[in-house]
Amino acid sequence: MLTFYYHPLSPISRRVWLALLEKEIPFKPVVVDLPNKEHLQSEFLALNPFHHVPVIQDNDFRLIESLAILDYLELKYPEPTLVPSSCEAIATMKMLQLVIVNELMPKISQVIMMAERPLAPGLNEQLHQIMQFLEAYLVQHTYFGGDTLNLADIVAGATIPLFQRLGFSLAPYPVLSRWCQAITTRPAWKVSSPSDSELEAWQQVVRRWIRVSQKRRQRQAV
Ligand SMILES: N[C@@H](CCC(=O)N[C@@H](CS)C(=O)NCC(=O)O)C(=O)O
Repeated sequence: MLTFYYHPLSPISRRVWLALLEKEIPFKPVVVDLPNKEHLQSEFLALNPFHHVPVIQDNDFRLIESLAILDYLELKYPEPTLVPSSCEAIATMKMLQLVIVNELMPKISQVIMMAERPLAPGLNEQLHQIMQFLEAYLVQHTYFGGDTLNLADIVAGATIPLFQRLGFSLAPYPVLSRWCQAITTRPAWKVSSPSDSELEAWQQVVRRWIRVSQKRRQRQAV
């Protein structure tokens, strides 16, 4: 039985959670209590020395890094597939996963802080550029770059609906909005979606972490 170490509010863990659910892979869930720093304790550091969730343990094989885990799940449990067949579609899927990871995710702290501090105009412009870029891959398609769900939908689907719930409006992006609405009605999304109160509590914790790390950086700069 595969063991899945995660936190239910972690968008990066949710990539793996969504794939496990979509592929109907049986797994044993183990919540790592991030707010109480369980990920910094020796038991968890033995699983991942970089103290991040997600981690999977599949019999005697352990793996960290969400994108590597997604690739492993696809190869080990190929049905139903979450990878298209043409080399162009596979490369596009990987590119879109990396755009989410490298361009969109680094902006999540500012989106979480949006209730206290409006987004800087430059950041707004960058987000607009990313959303427009992503939207172009959905035109004429139900899913990213195709007509079947793939790993780009999984990675984007763990992030973009969250941005929306955090208050980032998708109104200027009707195609992305339609995709977001459709994807979040899938059972895997419903099962793994936090309630409003869970999301609010998580935002409070993350906002506190962000303030602490900003103060630390300011002190180091003096
Ligand atoms: N590159 C890693 C990043 C994982 C990551 O940053 N996870 C966050 C939760 S969303 C975490 O564990 N944060 C706690 C920490 O880093 O101390 C992956 O893709 O799996």
